[in-house]
Amino acid sequence: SHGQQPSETETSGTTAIAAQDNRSADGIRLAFLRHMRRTIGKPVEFSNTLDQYRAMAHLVRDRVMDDWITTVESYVQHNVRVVCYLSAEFLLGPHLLNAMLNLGITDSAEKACDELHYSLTQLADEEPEPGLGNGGLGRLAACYMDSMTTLEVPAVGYGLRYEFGIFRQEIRDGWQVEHSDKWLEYGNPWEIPASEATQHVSFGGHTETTKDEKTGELIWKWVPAFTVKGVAYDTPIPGYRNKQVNRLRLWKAEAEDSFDLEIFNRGDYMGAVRDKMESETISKVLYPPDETEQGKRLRLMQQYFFTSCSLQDMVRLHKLQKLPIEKFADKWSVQLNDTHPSIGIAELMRILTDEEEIGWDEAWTITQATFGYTNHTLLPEALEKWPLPIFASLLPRHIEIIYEINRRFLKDMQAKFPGDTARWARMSLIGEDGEKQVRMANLAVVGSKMVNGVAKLHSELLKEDTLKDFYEAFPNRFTNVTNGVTPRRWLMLADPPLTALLNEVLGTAWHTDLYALRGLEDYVDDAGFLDKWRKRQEESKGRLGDFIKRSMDVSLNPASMFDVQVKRIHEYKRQHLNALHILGLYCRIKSGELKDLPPRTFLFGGKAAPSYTYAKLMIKLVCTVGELVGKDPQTKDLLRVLFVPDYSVSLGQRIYPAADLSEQISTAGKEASGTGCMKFMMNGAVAIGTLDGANIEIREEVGEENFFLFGLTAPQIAEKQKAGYRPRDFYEKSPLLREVMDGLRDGRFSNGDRDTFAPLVRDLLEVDRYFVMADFDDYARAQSEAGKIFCDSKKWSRMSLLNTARSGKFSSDRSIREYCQNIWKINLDR
Ligand code: T68
Repeated sequence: SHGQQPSETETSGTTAIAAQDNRSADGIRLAFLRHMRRTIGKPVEFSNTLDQYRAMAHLVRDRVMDDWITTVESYVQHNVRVVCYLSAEFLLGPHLLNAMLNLGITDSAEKACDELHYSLTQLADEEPEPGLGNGGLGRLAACYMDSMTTLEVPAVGYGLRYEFGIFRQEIRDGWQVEHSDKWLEYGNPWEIPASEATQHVSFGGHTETTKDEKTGELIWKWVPAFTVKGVAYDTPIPGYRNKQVNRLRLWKAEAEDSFDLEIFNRGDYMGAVRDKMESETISKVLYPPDETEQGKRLRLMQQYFFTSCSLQDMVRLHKLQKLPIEKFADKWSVQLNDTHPSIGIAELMRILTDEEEIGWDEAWTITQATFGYTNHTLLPEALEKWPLPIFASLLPRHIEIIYEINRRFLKDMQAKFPGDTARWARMSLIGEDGEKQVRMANLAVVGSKMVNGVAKLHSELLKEDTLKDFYEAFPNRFTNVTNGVTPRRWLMLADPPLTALLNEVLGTAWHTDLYALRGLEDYVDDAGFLDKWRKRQEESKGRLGDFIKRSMDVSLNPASMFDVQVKRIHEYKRQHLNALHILGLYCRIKSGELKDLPPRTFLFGGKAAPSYTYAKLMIKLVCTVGELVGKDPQTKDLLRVLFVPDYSVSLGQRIYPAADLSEQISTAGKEASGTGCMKFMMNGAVAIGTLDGANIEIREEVGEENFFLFGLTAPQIAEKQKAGYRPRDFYEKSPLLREVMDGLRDGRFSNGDRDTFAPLVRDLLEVDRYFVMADFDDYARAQSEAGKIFCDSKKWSRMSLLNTARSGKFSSDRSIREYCQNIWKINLDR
């Protein structure tokens, strides 16, 4: 395929030898010194670690750029179909070591650093993490960019260039405190402004119609109130050792210069500045998912802003290539990462009908053929709905278009389901219960050719429940693509010693064909190899221990079981179930019931949405339990509980390789997929989990004997919900649960404080939406089984090895292949 050709133009005309030298230790050292002089502007002997990181970043970027040029040239030459991945979030993680890994220059760079007496890892630690996402959804987009480039799928990621990413989390006295994330403070060597791509996005105002003089047809015109400029910043995404580079294009909102100047000339300097500020607010900050969100006008502006910029950019490039606009869907496949960019469906209709003057029916055919929609949640409160007044005042033309889409769609549904008025009301793009609302999920389903969930169970539940009416109307539109994660970042970068061991026994094919890890199964009864496997695991734990000692001044016991739950803090993810179980262990040790318990280190990490009070209380609970068991002389050598602050991609890279036990304990039916579970699995952690999301498929792959299963199933949960769930019954039936809940209520675990956790205790005993009480006993059972098996280190190493060996399915390369086959219709063996 076109990507495999050696690139002669790599260094614009220099020879292949020079190109190679480019990537040698000498070449890198010379380039480093050159950038220190010319880009950083310091004598090397006065440079600090940040300067050194920046010089290194620039020289690595140079090498990525050489491949970029050849990729763009080959795309233009082959006139390929392009995937546009539209996402409000891209949680990339640090670039430097990833780019080196993908280019294959890590060893040379290390050697160059040695010669200069620097440590490459120290220098890489200077990179501020681009935290332009909240969690799984944003990280998935980043893994998919890596895989699309590695598989040589021509792709552009489109999103927002937030000036402030996800907040930095500090834990003060057990409570989360948020700080703003100034990731751009010292510049960003990984982005390149693309001035030719600047777009203009309108908001507000009203619409007008006029009659076409000749045809007598109505012509719609949007007279907006104001316009904002979208400036493109491109980040090159290198593929794994294939000289391919795709583009991540993020939009920054700026004030229109002309607008500024006009006010300025009238002498209103403050007014000009205010307009500039208001425009720039659009890409100022990433929204954390907000439980109680109601009518956030700015968030809708963000969504429309980046979606409109992106679609206009596609139209511009389409015309630049002299392609007819009627062929738009043949050239562009637009994937909607949740409903955040789903306004794009109305926007493309507006562009095609109002601007390109294509008739409605043809425009609709093109639009539907262009979009695919990925759903990431079943929680009804998380499905996006916009209050009609806000929507209509911000996007008056789009609301008309949505009404017209809806009118035609409901006409079809009335023909298909005659007399079923309740169904029509449920399916309408406009919700009429209470205040009128625009239902973005309904728009996304109606305007897309395909709709997919992110794990088998999730996709089934979408069809049976959340999107049932739509499934009955369009059964062929629904499909599943189980999520995946990139093994380059999550295995090779995260755990170099494991990578070396795998290379030693398997060669390197697994780097791009993760199913090749199955070869490890040949060693499952090899005592010598299992011993190696265990030692490697201990070393990983030692490295995490060193980091925690350095950053938190806490010493961990590397012989203890590392039992880890890292993910966003949410009731449905049930970090409190984990904490209550630890309190159960505490009570049983104190009462003398538990004696020879293998020592355990419980690690927690994750951020709570700033407005999510309950989640913040869950963090406080974990920290309170940590203090309790860490101070008590009877428990402190057996139990250690640590909340590691500011969980992020880079922290994840340190944590996954060191985990023995992976906590995947969401209420069945609530976690759409989960992707952390896959990162743990690849790195050889064994899971304790419910039959939820991707857990089900992980257990299918690894075998039930290598997975600690517990808890109610999704159908059982649904049944209990219907029958009227009474959490107090479980409290009354279980002596251990009673002791834990009573102790929490009476302040036994919190120095007599009975107030702090009162809301949590009350909720769990009276409401317990996520069945913590119902699953408590079975969770404790599964935990104790895990503890017993951990004591048999050979048996545990075997389980651990099989987890890695059977993780092939969870590479994002497999996911992207499925998207290409089932949704984008892109042939990978061209
Ligand atoms: C996650 N969703 C799912 N949402 O919870 C997880 N939401 O099961 C799945 O594995 C992952 O998506 C990838 O498919 C999210 O991460 C958000 O972050 C989010 C952000 C803004 C608004 C709503």
